[in-house]
Amino acid sequence: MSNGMITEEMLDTLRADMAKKLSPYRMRHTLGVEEMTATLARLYAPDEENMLRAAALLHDMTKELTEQQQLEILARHGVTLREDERCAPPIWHGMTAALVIPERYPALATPALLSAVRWHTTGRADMTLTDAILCLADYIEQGRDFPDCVALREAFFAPHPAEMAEKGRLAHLRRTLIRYFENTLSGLQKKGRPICPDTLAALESLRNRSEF
Ligand code: DGI
Ligand code: FE
Ligand code: FE
Repeated sequence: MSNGMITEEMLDTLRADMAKKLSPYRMRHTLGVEEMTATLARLYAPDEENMLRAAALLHDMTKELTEQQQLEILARHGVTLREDERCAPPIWHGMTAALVIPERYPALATPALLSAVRWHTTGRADMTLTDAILCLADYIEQGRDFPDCVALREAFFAPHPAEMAEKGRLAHLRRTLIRYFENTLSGLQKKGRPICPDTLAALESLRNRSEF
């Protein structure tokens, strides 16, 4: 089990490393995402709580690098951006974090952790449950006060997911994620920003599946 593999000491080390690396603002957000992933893990994936805490602590580790530094990480790993990715620098940090984690934290670099970090901004078709948990936690962590984030946090917790039967609870997660991606898309459209095909694929895939 992931909880057995990722110890409290490893999480303490990650918190200390990130506190040194990130701005106070980004660190507060990171700790908020860690707590929210833990809450969602207890509802949906209790065996994955520590893996998700680690993913949360690492998810924005490259977000404050310059575009040049991020392009260097991509080049060093032989990654060529598609045109749609190249014109959207805000989505690079999930890719670059997933590339540097195996170098800096090889013991943590499981496929599930790397996938959650890699896809936390855009989502993708057929997201796993743990991908979905990090993605949603990033948006509804307690520190976010943007009205759409507050509204989605309330919409998620108000019907008491802890008291739902498993099937209904998973359907509730799926509906909440659909609303998350709809919010993201309309936000990008309003700002005239390019939309990553992975975000469209994530939404389409969630609409067409019956689980979560
Ligand atoms: O890193 P955070 O701020 O915590 O959150 P995030 O990883 O969800 O990143 C949010 C940013 O990513 C926000 O500026 C919108 C942008 N973004 C998300 N999906 C897309 C996108 N930008 C473009 N251009 N296209 C997308 O599909
Ligand atoms: Fe992010
Ligand atoms: Fe984030």
